[in-house]
Amino acid sequence: MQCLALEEDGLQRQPSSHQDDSSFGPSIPSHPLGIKPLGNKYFAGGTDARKSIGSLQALPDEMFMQLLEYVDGRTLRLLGYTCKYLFACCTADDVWKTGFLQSELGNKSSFEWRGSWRATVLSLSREQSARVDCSNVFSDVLHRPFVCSHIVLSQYIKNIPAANEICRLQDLSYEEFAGKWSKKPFILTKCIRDWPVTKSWTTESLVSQYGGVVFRAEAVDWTLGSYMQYMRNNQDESPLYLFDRKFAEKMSLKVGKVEGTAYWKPDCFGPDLFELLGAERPAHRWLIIGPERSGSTFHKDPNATSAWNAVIVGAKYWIMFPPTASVPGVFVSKDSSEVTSPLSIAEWLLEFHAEARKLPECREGICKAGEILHVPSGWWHLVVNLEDGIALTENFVPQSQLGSVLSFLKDKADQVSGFEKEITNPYGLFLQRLREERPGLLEEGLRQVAEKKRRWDAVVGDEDIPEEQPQKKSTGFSFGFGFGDEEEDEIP
Ligand SMILES: O=C(O)CCC(=O)C(=O)O
Ligand SMILES: [Fe+2]
Repeated sequence: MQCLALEEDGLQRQPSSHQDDSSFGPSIPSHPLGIKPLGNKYFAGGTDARKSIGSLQALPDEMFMQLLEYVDGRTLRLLGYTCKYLFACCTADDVWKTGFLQSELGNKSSFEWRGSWRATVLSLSREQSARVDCSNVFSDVLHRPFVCSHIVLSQYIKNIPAANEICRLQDLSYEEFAGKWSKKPFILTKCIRDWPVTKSWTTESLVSQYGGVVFRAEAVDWTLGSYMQYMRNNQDESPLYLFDRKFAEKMSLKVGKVEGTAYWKPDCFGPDLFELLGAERPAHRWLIIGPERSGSTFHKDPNATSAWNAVIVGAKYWIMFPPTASVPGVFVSKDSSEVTSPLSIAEWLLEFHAEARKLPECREGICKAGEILHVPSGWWHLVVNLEDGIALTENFVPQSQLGSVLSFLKDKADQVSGFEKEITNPYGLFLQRLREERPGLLEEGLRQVAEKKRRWDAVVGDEDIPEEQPQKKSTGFSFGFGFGDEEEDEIP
Protein backbone atom coordinates (compact mmCIF):
# COMPACT_ATOMS: atom_id res chain seq x y z
CA MET A 1 0.00 0.00 0.00
CA GLN A 2 1.27 3.48 -0.86
CA CYS A 3 1.29 6.19 1.75
CA LEU A 4 -0.20 9.59 1.05
CA ALA A 5 1.23 12.62 2.74
CA LEU A 6 -1.77 14.82 1.85
CA GLU A 7 -3.68 16.56 4.54
CA GLU A 8 -7.29 15.69 4.98
CA ASP A 9 -8.69 19.17 4.56
CA GLY A 10 -11.95 20.59 3.35
CA LEU A 11 -13.88 17.68 4.78
CA GLN A 12 -16.79 18.09 7.06
CA ARG A 13 -15.67 17.35 10.60
CA GLN A 14 -18.02 16.06 13.17
CA PRO A 15 -17.28 15.90 16.86
CA SER A 16 -17.67 12.45 18.30
CA SER A 17 -20.94 11.87 20.02
CA HIS A 18 -20.88 10.13 23.34
CA GLN A 19 -24.54 9.48 23.91
CA ASP A 20 -25.37 5.88 24.60
CA ASP A 21 -26.51 3.67 21.79
CA SER A 22 -29.65 2.22 23.30
CA SER A 23 -29.51 -1.01 21.30
CA PHE A 24 -26.30 -2.07 23.08
CA GLY A 25 -27.12 -1.08 26.62
CA PRO A 26 -25.80 1.86 28.52
CA SER A 27 -22.17 0.88 28.25
CA ILE A 28 -21.39 1.11 24.54
CA PRO A 29 -20.94 4.68 23.31
CA SER A 30 -22.21 5.81 19.91
CA HIS A 31 -19.97 5.20 16.93
CA PRO A 32 -17.74 8.27 16.47
CA LEU A 33 -18.93 8.65 12.85
CA GLY A 34 -22.54 7.94 13.82
CA ILE A 35 -22.67 4.58 11.97
CA LYS A 36 -25.64 2.49 13.16
CA PRO A 37 -26.45 -1.23 13.25
CA LEU A 38 -28.41 -2.37 10.19
CA GLY A 39 -31.60 -2.91 12.16
CA ASN A 40 -31.86 0.79 12.88
CA LYS A 41 -32.49 1.46 9.19
CA TYR A 42 -36.04 0.21 9.47
CA PHE A 43 -36.95 2.72 12.14
CA ALA A 44 -35.02 5.68 10.80
CA GLY A 45 -36.71 8.23 8.57
CA GLY A 46 -34.66 10.20 6.09
CA THR A 47 -32.03 9.03 3.70
CA ASP A 48 -30.11 5.79 3.47
CA ALA A 49 -26.47 6.47 2.54
CA ARG A 50 -26.13 3.06 0.84
CA LYS A 51 -28.37 4.28 -2.01
CA SER A 52 -25.49 6.53 -3.16
CA ILE A 53 -23.10 3.73 -4.04
CA GLY A 54 -24.85 2.85 -7.30
CA SER A 55 -24.22 -0.60 -8.69
CA LEU A 56 -21.97 -1.47 -5.74
CA GLN A 57 -25.21 -1.97 -3.83
CA ALA A 58 -25.33 -5.44 -5.37
CA LEU A 59 -22.40 -6.51 -3.17
CA PRO A 60 -23.03 -7.45 0.45
CA ASP A 61 -20.95 -5.38 2.89
CA GLU A 62 -18.88 -8.43 3.92
CA MET A 63 -17.77 -8.98 0.34
CA PHE A 64 -17.18 -5.32 -0.38
CA MET A 65 -14.98 -4.96 2.71
CA GLN A 66 -12.98 -8.00 1.62
CA LEU A 67 -12.45 -6.44 -1.79
CA LEU A 68 -11.15 -3.25 -0.21
CA GLU A 69 -8.27 -5.23 1.27
CA TYR A 70 -6.89 -5.53 -2.28
CA VAL A 71 -7.05 -1.79 -2.98
CA ASP A 72 -3.92 0.37 -2.59
CA GLY A 73 -3.84 3.12 0.04
CA ARG A 74 -4.20 6.04 -2.36
CA THR A 75 -7.24 4.56 -4.10
CA LEU A 76 -8.75 3.56 -0.78
CA ARG A 77 -8.41 7.08 0.50
CA LEU A 78 -9.84 8.73 -2.61
CA LEU A 79 -12.68 6.21 -2.89
CA GLY A 80 -13.59 7.15 0.67
CA TYR A 81 -14.17 10.73 -0.38
CA THR A 82 -16.83 9.91 -2.97
CA CYS A 83 -19.81 9.53 -0.62
CA LYS A 84 -20.64 8.96 3.03
CA TYR A 85 -21.20 5.22 2.69
CA LEU A 86 -17.83 4.73 1.04
CA PHE A 87 -16.21 7.01 3.59
CA ALA A 88 -17.50 4.72 6.31
CA CYS A 89 -16.23 1.64 4.45
CA CYS A 90 -12.89 3.05 3.39
CA THR A 91 -11.95 4.42 6.80
CA ALA A 92 -12.67 1.10 8.60
CA ASP A 93 -9.41 0.47 10.41
CA ASP A 94 -9.25 -3.28 9.78
CA VAL A 95 -8.78 -2.59 6.08
CA TRP A 96 -5.89 -0.25 6.88
CA LYS A 97 -4.37 -2.81 9.23
CA THR A 98 -4.14 -5.26 6.33
CA GLY A 99 -2.66 -2.48 4.21
CA PHE A 100 -0.11 -1.60 6.89
CA LEU A 101 1.05 -5.20 7.20
CA GLN A 102 1.42 -5.54 3.42
CA SER A 103 3.20 -2.22 2.97
CA GLU A 104 6.83 -1.31 3.59
CA LEU A 105 5.77 -0.24 7.06
CA GLY A 106 4.83 -3.84 7.74
CA ASN A 107 8.53 -4.75 7.62
CA LYS A 108 9.72 -1.92 9.85
CA SER A 109 10.43 -2.65 13.47
CA SER A 110 10.31 0.97 14.60
CA PHE A 111 7.85 3.66 13.49
CA GLU A 112 5.54 6.30 14.87
CA TRP A 113 2.15 4.89 15.85
CA ARG A 114 -0.56 7.53 15.41
CA GLY A 115 -3.56 6.04 17.16
CA SER A 116 -5.04 4.08 14.25
CA TRP A 117 -3.76 1.98 11.36
CA ARG A 118 -5.11 4.50 8.86
CA ALA A 119 -3.51 7.51 10.55
CA THR A 120 -0.22 5.61 10.83
CA VAL A 121 -0.17 4.56 7.17
CA LEU A 122 -1.14 8.07 6.03
CA SER A 123 1.05 9.86 8.62
CA LEU A 124 -1.93 11.85 9.83
CA SER A 125 -2.14 13.62 13.14
CA ARG A 126 -5.33 13.42 15.17
CA GLU A 127 -6.43 16.87 13.94
CA GLN A 128 -5.83 15.91 10.34
CA SER A 129 -8.08 12.86 10.48
CA ALA A 130 -11.43 13.63 8.89
CA ARG A 131 -14.69 12.91 10.67
CA VAL A 132 -17.67 12.78 8.34
CA ASP A 133 -21.18 12.47 9.73
CA CYS A 134 -22.23 8.93 8.76
CA SER A 135 -25.43 8.80 10.81
CA ASN A 136 -27.37 7.58 7.76
CA VAL A 137 -24.99 4.61 7.29
CA PHE A 138 -26.62 1.40 8.58
CA SER A 139 -24.39 -1.65 8.59
CA ASP A 140 -23.65 -4.46 11.02
CA VAL A 141 -20.38 -5.18 9.25
CA LEU A 142 -19.18 -1.62 9.91
CA HIS A 143 -20.76 -1.22 13.34
CA ARG A 144 -19.93 -4.59 14.93
CA PRO A 145 -16.13 -4.09 15.26
CA PHE A 146 -16.82 -0.86 17.13
CA VAL A 147 -19.12 -2.66 19.56
CA CYS A 148 -16.55 -5.42 20.03
CA SER A 149 -13.75 -2.98 20.73
CA HIS A 150 -15.87 -1.20 23.34
CA ILE A 151 -17.30 -4.10 25.32
CA VAL A 152 -17.19 -3.42 29.01
CA LEU A 153 -15.17 -6.27 30.47
CA SER A 154 -16.39 -5.68 34.02
CA GLN A 155 -19.79 -7.03 32.92
CA TYR A 156 -18.27 -10.45 32.27
CA ILE A 157 -16.12 -10.81 35.33
CA LYS A 158 -18.63 -9.86 37.98
CA ASN A 159 -20.90 -12.35 39.74
CA ILE A 160 -18.73 -15.40 39.10
CA PRO A 161 -20.87 -18.29 40.43
CA ALA A 162 -19.28 -19.69 43.59
CA ALA A 163 -19.08 -23.18 42.08
CA ASN A 164 -17.10 -21.83 39.12
CA GLU A 165 -14.43 -20.00 41.12
CA ILE A 166 -10.89 -21.20 40.41
CA CYS A 167 -9.41 -22.11 43.81
CA ARG A 168 -7.16 -19.47 45.29
CA LEU A 169 -4.40 -20.75 47.56
CA GLN A 170 -1.45 -18.98 49.09
CA ASP A 171 1.17 -21.50 48.02
CA LEU A 172 1.60 -25.25 47.55
CA SER A 173 4.31 -27.80 48.21
CA TYR A 174 5.29 -30.19 45.43
CA GLU A 175 3.74 -33.06 47.39
CA GLU A 176 0.41 -31.20 47.54
CA PHE A 177 0.58 -30.39 43.85
CA ALA A 178 1.47 -33.93 42.81
CA GLY A 179 -1.03 -35.54 45.15
CA LYS A 180 -4.06 -33.37 44.61
CA TRP A 181 -3.70 -30.42 42.27
CA SER A 182 -1.84 -31.39 39.10
CA LYS A 183 -5.08 -31.92 37.16
CA LYS A 184 -6.93 -28.87 38.46
CA PRO A 185 -6.58 -25.17 37.76
CA PHE A 186 -5.66 -22.96 40.72
CA ILE A 187 -4.24 -19.54 41.51
CA LEU A 188 -1.38 -19.09 43.99
CA THR A 189 -1.42 -15.69 45.64
CA LYS A 190 1.96 -15.72 47.38
CA CYS A 191 4.12 -18.04 45.32
CA ILE A 192 5.96 -15.44 43.20
CA ARG A 193 6.10 -12.54 45.60
CA ASP A 194 9.92 -12.78 45.88
CA TRP A 195 10.57 -12.70 42.15
CA PRO A 196 12.64 -9.57 41.46
CA VAL A 197 10.56 -8.77 38.34
CA THR A 198 7.42 -8.32 40.45
CA LYS A 199 9.15 -5.30 42.01
CA SER A 200 11.08 -3.90 39.10
CA TRP A 201 8.90 -4.36 36.00
CA THR A 202 6.35 -1.78 34.95
CA THR A 203 5.42 -0.86 31.40
CA GLU A 204 7.44 2.35 31.87
CA SER A 205 10.52 0.64 33.28
CA LEU A 206 10.54 -1.91 30.47
CA VAL A 207 10.29 0.77 27.79
CA SER A 208 13.06 2.80 29.31
CA GLN A 209 15.34 -0.23 29.60
CA TYR A 210 14.39 -2.23 26.52
CA GLY A 211 12.59 0.33 24.27
CA GLY A 212 14.91 -0.45 21.37
CA VAL A 213 14.70 -4.25 21.66
CA VAL A 214 12.63 -5.98 18.99
CA PHE A 215 9.95 -8.41 20.18
CA ARG A 216 7.46 -10.55 18.33
CA ALA A 217 3.83 -9.48 18.46
CA GLU A 218 1.79 -11.99 16.40
CA ALA A 219 2.77 -11.33 12.77
CA VAL A 220 5.09 -8.37 13.41
CA ASP A 221 8.49 -7.76 14.99
CA TRP A 222 8.43 -4.35 16.64
CA THR A 223 10.63 -2.52 19.10
CA LEU A 224 9.13 -2.36 22.55
CA GLY A 225 8.99 1.44 22.11
CA SER A 226 6.74 1.18 19.04
CA TYR A 227 4.67 -1.59 20.60
CA MET A 228 4.04 0.48 23.73
CA GLN A 229 2.87 3.45 21.62
CA TYR A 230 0.42 1.08 19.95
CA MET A 231 -0.60 -0.60 23.19
CA ARG A 232 -1.45 2.69 24.90
CA ASN A 233 -3.55 4.12 22.09
CA ASN A 234 -5.42 1.73 19.82
CA GLN A 235 -9.04 0.85 19.14
CA ASP A 236 -8.55 -2.64 17.72
CA GLU A 237 -11.13 -5.29 18.47
CA SER A 238 -8.30 -7.82 18.94
CA PRO A 239 -5.21 -5.79 19.83
CA LEU A 240 -1.90 -7.24 18.68
CA TYR A 241 -0.44 -9.27 21.53
CA LEU A 242 3.28 -9.31 22.28
CA PHE A 243 4.24 -12.95 22.78
CA ASP A 244 7.98 -13.54 22.65
CA ARG A 245 9.81 -16.77 23.38
CA LYS A 246 13.34 -15.37 23.08
CA PHE A 247 12.74 -12.61 25.63
CA ALA A 248 15.28 -13.87 28.19
CA GLU A 249 18.06 -13.87 25.60
CA LYS A 250 16.97 -10.53 24.10
CA MET A 251 16.80 -8.85 27.51
CA SER A 252 19.89 -10.69 28.88
CA LEU A 253 17.86 -11.96 31.82
CA LYS A 254 19.10 -14.54 34.26
CA VAL A 255 16.47 -17.14 35.03
CA GLY A 256 16.55 -19.60 37.93
CA LYS A 257 17.83 -19.43 41.47
CA VAL A 258 21.09 -17.67 40.68
CA GLU A 259 22.69 -14.36 41.62
CA GLY A 260 21.04 -11.44 39.80
CA THR A 261 18.08 -13.52 38.64
CA ALA A 262 14.87 -12.06 37.21
CA TYR A 263 12.59 -14.96 38.24
CA TRP A 264 12.68 -18.70 38.86
CA LYS A 265 10.41 -21.67 38.26
CA PRO A 266 8.12 -22.17 41.26
CA ASP A 267 9.14 -25.26 43.27
CA CYS A 268 5.60 -26.55 43.61
CA PHE A 269 5.32 -27.74 40.01
CA GLY A 270 8.23 -30.13 40.53
CA PRO A 271 10.57 -31.42 37.84
CA ASP A 272 9.72 -30.59 34.24
CA LEU A 273 10.28 -33.78 32.25
CA PHE A 274 10.80 -31.91 28.97
CA GLU A 275 14.07 -30.69 30.53
CA LEU A 276 15.38 -34.14 29.57
CA LEU A 277 15.28 -32.89 25.98
CA GLY A 278 17.78 -30.11 26.76
CA ALA A 279 18.22 -27.73 23.82
CA GLU A 280 15.94 -29.96 21.76
CA ARG A 281 12.87 -29.24 23.86
CA PRO A 282 10.07 -27.31 22.14
CA ALA A 283 9.52 -23.59 22.82
CA HIS A 284 8.43 -23.35 26.41
CA ARG A 285 8.61 -19.85 27.87
CA TRP A 286 7.17 -16.55 26.77
CA LEU A 287 7.00 -12.92 27.81
CA ILE A 288 3.47 -11.66 27.24
CA ILE A 289 2.55 -7.97 27.01
CA GLY A 290 -0.78 -6.54 25.92
CA PRO A 291 -3.37 -3.84 26.51
CA GLU A 292 -6.81 -4.20 28.06
CA ARG A 293 -8.98 -6.45 25.82
CA SER A 294 -5.98 -8.32 24.42
CA GLY A 295 -5.64 -11.99 25.27
CA SER A 296 -5.91 -15.52 24.02
CA THR A 297 -8.98 -17.11 22.43
CA PHE A 298 -10.01 -20.63 23.45
CA HIS A 299 -7.24 -23.17 23.01
CA LYS A 300 -5.43 -26.05 24.66
CA ASP A 301 -1.72 -25.69 25.25
CA PRO A 302 0.64 -27.46 22.87
CA ASN A 303 1.73 -31.08 23.14
CA ALA A 304 -0.55 -31.73 26.15
CA THR A 305 1.83 -29.73 28.34
CA SER A 306 0.74 -28.03 31.54
CA ALA A 307 1.55 -24.38 32.12
CA TRP A 308 1.86 -21.67 34.69
CA ASN A 309 1.07 -18.06 33.89
CA ALA A 310 2.37 -15.36 36.25
CA VAL A 311 0.92 -11.85 36.13
CA ILE A 312 3.62 -9.27 36.81
CA VAL A 313 1.55 -6.17 35.97
CA GLY A 314 -2.21 -5.94 35.36
CA ALA A 315 -4.92 -8.59 35.83
CA LYS A 316 -6.26 -11.40 33.67
CA TYR A 317 -9.69 -13.00 33.55
CA TRP A 318 -9.54 -16.76 32.87
CA ILE A 319 -12.40 -19.00 31.84
CA MET A 320 -11.50 -22.68 31.62
CA PHE A 321 -13.00 -26.09 30.85
CA PRO A 322 -11.65 -29.60 31.40
CA PRO A 323 -10.20 -31.49 28.42
CA THR A 324 -13.32 -33.44 27.55
CA ALA A 325 -15.85 -30.57 27.80
CA SER A 326 -17.71 -29.16 24.81
CA VAL A 327 -17.10 -25.43 25.07
CA PRO A 328 -19.97 -23.28 23.72
CA GLY A 329 -18.94 -21.52 20.52
CA VAL A 330 -15.85 -23.68 20.04
CA PHE A 331 -16.08 -26.38 17.40
CA VAL A 332 -13.43 -29.04 17.19
CA SER A 333 -12.82 -31.37 14.26
CA LYS A 334 -13.06 -35.11 14.91
CA ASP A 335 -9.31 -35.59 15.36
CA SER A 336 -9.20 -32.29 17.32
CA SER A 337 -6.62 -30.91 14.91
CA GLU A 338 -8.82 -27.95 14.00
CA VAL A 339 -10.55 -25.59 16.35
CA THR A 340 -13.11 -23.16 15.02
CA SER A 341 -14.35 -20.44 17.31
CA PRO A 342 -15.50 -16.86 16.88
CA LEU A 343 -12.76 -14.64 15.62
CA SER A 344 -12.33 -12.44 18.63
CA ILE A 345 -12.48 -12.68 22.40
CA ALA A 346 -15.08 -9.89 22.41
CA GLU A 347 -17.33 -11.76 20.03
CA TRP A 348 -17.11 -14.90 22.19
CA LEU A 349 -17.91 -12.95 25.35
CA LEU A 350 -20.89 -11.27 23.68
CA GLU A 351 -22.31 -14.44 22.20
CA PHE A 352 -21.35 -17.36 24.42
CA HIS A 353 -20.15 -16.26 27.85
CA ALA A 354 -23.54 -16.38 29.56
CA GLU A 355 -24.24 -19.91 28.29
CA ALA A 356 -20.72 -21.15 29.04
CA ARG A 357 -20.71 -20.03 32.63
CA LYS A 358 -23.85 -22.08 33.35
CA LEU A 359 -22.05 -25.35 32.59
CA PRO A 360 -21.02 -27.34 35.66
CA GLU A 361 -17.47 -27.89 34.35
CA CYS A 362 -16.84 -24.15 33.89
CA ARG A 363 -14.06 -22.59 35.99
CA GLU A 364 -13.43 -18.85 36.14
CA GLY A 365 -11.12 -16.54 38.02
CA ILE A 366 -9.06 -13.39 38.02
CA CYS A 367 -5.31 -13.65 38.35
CA LYS A 368 -3.93 -10.37 39.64
CA ALA A 369 -0.45 -8.85 39.64
CA GLY A 370 1.84 -10.94 41.83
CA GLU A 371 -0.23 -14.11 41.36
CA ILE A 372 0.30 -17.22 39.26
CA LEU A 373 -2.25 -19.55 37.65
CA HIS A 374 -1.88 -23.24 36.85
CA VAL A 375 -3.26 -24.56 33.53
CA PRO A 376 -3.51 -28.35 33.71
CA SER A 377 -2.65 -30.42 30.64
CA GLY A 378 -5.44 -30.43 28.06
CA TRP A 379 -7.64 -27.79 29.67
CA TRP A 380 -9.43 -25.32 27.41
CA HIS A 381 -8.86 -21.69 28.30
CA LEU A 382 -9.74 -18.20 27.14
CA VAL A 383 -7.82 -15.34 28.72
CA VAL A 384 -8.41 -11.61 28.56
CA ASN A 385 -6.37 -8.77 30.02
CA LEU A 386 -8.47 -6.48 32.17
CA GLU A 387 -5.75 -3.80 32.15
CA ASP A 388 -2.49 -3.18 30.34
CA GLY A 389 -0.42 -6.10 31.45
CA ILE A 390 2.89 -7.95 31.58
CA ALA A 391 3.06 -11.69 32.24
CA LEU A 392 5.49 -14.60 32.11
CA THR A 393 4.43 -18.10 31.20
CA GLU A 394 6.11 -21.48 30.99
CA ASN A 395 4.89 -24.82 29.70
CA PHE A 396 6.10 -27.95 31.42
CA VAL A 397 5.52 -31.68 31.82
CA PRO A 398 4.83 -32.77 35.39
CA GLN A 399 5.26 -36.41 36.31
CA SER A 400 1.52 -36.99 36.72
CA GLN A 401 0.86 -35.84 33.13
CA LEU A 402 3.62 -37.83 31.49
CA GLY A 403 1.09 -40.32 30.11
CA SER A 404 -0.94 -37.53 28.44
CA VAL A 405 2.17 -36.06 26.83
CA LEU A 406 3.42 -39.45 25.62
CA SER A 407 -0.01 -40.23 24.12
CA PHE A 408 -0.15 -36.84 22.44
CA LEU A 409 3.33 -37.12 20.91
CA LYS A 410 2.59 -40.63 19.69
CA ASP A 411 -1.05 -40.45 18.58
CA LYS A 412 -1.27 -36.83 17.43
CA ALA A 413 2.13 -36.56 15.78
CA ASP A 414 0.67 -34.25 13.11
CA GLN A 415 -0.42 -31.80 15.82
CA VAL A 416 2.87 -31.70 17.71
CA SER A 417 4.31 -28.19 17.64
CA GLY A 418 7.20 -26.02 18.82
CA PHE A 419 10.06 -28.43 18.02
CA GLU A 420 12.81 -27.36 15.63
CA LYS A 421 12.18 -28.89 12.22
CA GLU A 422 15.30 -31.05 12.48
CA ILE A 423 13.55 -33.03 15.24
CA THR A 424 11.52 -35.33 13.03
CA ASN A 425 10.43 -37.80 15.71
CA PRO A 426 9.69 -35.99 18.99
CA TYR A 427 8.00 -39.05 20.49
CA GLY A 428 10.99 -41.28 19.76
CA LEU A 429 13.39 -38.68 21.13
CA PHE A 430 11.46 -38.22 24.38
CA LEU A 431 11.09 -41.97 24.82
CA GLN A 432 14.81 -42.45 24.30
CA ARG A 433 15.73 -39.74 26.84
CA LEU A 434 13.35 -41.16 29.42
CA ARG A 435 14.69 -44.65 28.85
CA GLU A 436 18.28 -43.47 29.26
CA GLU A 437 17.80 -41.13 32.20
CA ARG A 438 14.53 -41.93 34.00
CA PRO A 439 13.57 -45.55 33.17
CA GLY A 440 11.34 -45.82 36.26
CA LEU A 441 9.39 -42.78 35.18
CA LEU A 442 9.04 -44.05 31.64
CA GLU A 443 7.48 -47.20 33.03
CA GLU A 444 5.09 -45.09 35.11
CA GLY A 445 4.23 -42.93 32.05
CA LEU A 446 3.50 -45.98 29.91
CA ARG A 447 1.37 -47.37 32.72
CA GLN A 448 -0.63 -44.08 32.68
CA VAL A 449 -1.08 -44.46 28.89
CA ALA A 450 -2.29 -48.05 29.25
CA GLU A 451 -4.70 -47.08 32.01
CA LYS A 452 -6.16 -44.28 29.90
CA LYS A 453 -6.62 -46.65 27.00
CA ARG A 454 -8.24 -49.24 29.22
CA ARG A 455 -10.75 -46.72 30.51
CA TRP A 456 -11.43 -45.47 27.01
CA ASP A 457 -11.98 -48.99 25.68
CA ALA A 458 -14.32 -49.61 28.56
CA VAL A 459 -16.48 -46.68 27.49
CA VAL A 460 -16.49 -47.01 23.71
CA GLY A 461 -16.42 -50.77 23.69
CA ASP A 462 -19.32 -50.75 26.13
CA GLU A 463 -17.52 -53.47 28.05
CA ASP A 464 -18.06 -54.03 31.72
CA ILE A 465 -17.65 -50.61 33.17
CA PRO A 466 -16.40 -50.69 36.73
CA GLU A 467 -18.89 -49.78 39.44
CA GLU A 468 -17.46 -46.33 40.17
CA GLN A 469 -18.22 -45.03 36.67
CA PRO A 470 -21.75 -46.23 35.88
CA GLN A 471 -23.09 -42.83 34.88
CA LYS A 472 -20.63 -42.69 31.99
CA LYS A 473 -22.65 -45.01 29.86
CA SER A 474 -25.15 -42.22 29.50
CA THR A 475 -22.88 -39.20 29.22
CA GLY A 476 -23.03 -39.45 25.46
CA PHE A 477 -20.95 -36.72 24.00
CA SER A 478 -18.74 -35.61 26.81
CA PHE A 479 -16.58 -38.68 27.28
CA GLY A 480 -15.92 -37.97 30.92
CA PHE A 481 -14.81 -40.88 33.05
CA GLY A 482 -16.73 -40.18 36.18
CA PHE A 483 -13.97 -39.43 38.65
CA GLY A 484 -14.70 -35.72 38.81
CA ASP A 485 -12.49 -33.20 37.09
CA GLU A 486 -9.43 -34.55 38.84
CA GLU A 487 -9.55 -37.49 36.49
CA GLU A 488 -10.81 -35.79 33.35
CA ASP A 489 -8.82 -37.51 30.68
CA GLU A 490 -8.57 -37.16 27.00
CA ILE A 491 -9.22 -39.77 24.40
CA PRO A 492 -6.01 -41.76 23.98
O1 LIG B 1 -1.79 -14.65 29.15
C1 LIG B 1 -2.43 -15.13 28.23
O2 LIG B 1 -2.97 -14.48 27.35
C2 LIG B 1 -2.59 -16.63 28.17
C3 LIG B 1 -1.47 -17.26 27.47
C4 LIG B 1 -1.73 -18.68 27.14
O3 LIG B 1 -2.77 -19.21 27.30
C5 LIG B 1 -0.65 -19.46 26.57
O4 LIG B 1 0.50 -18.98 26.53
O5 LIG B 1 -0.90 -20.59 26.16
FE1 LIG C 1 -2.56 -21.30 26.81
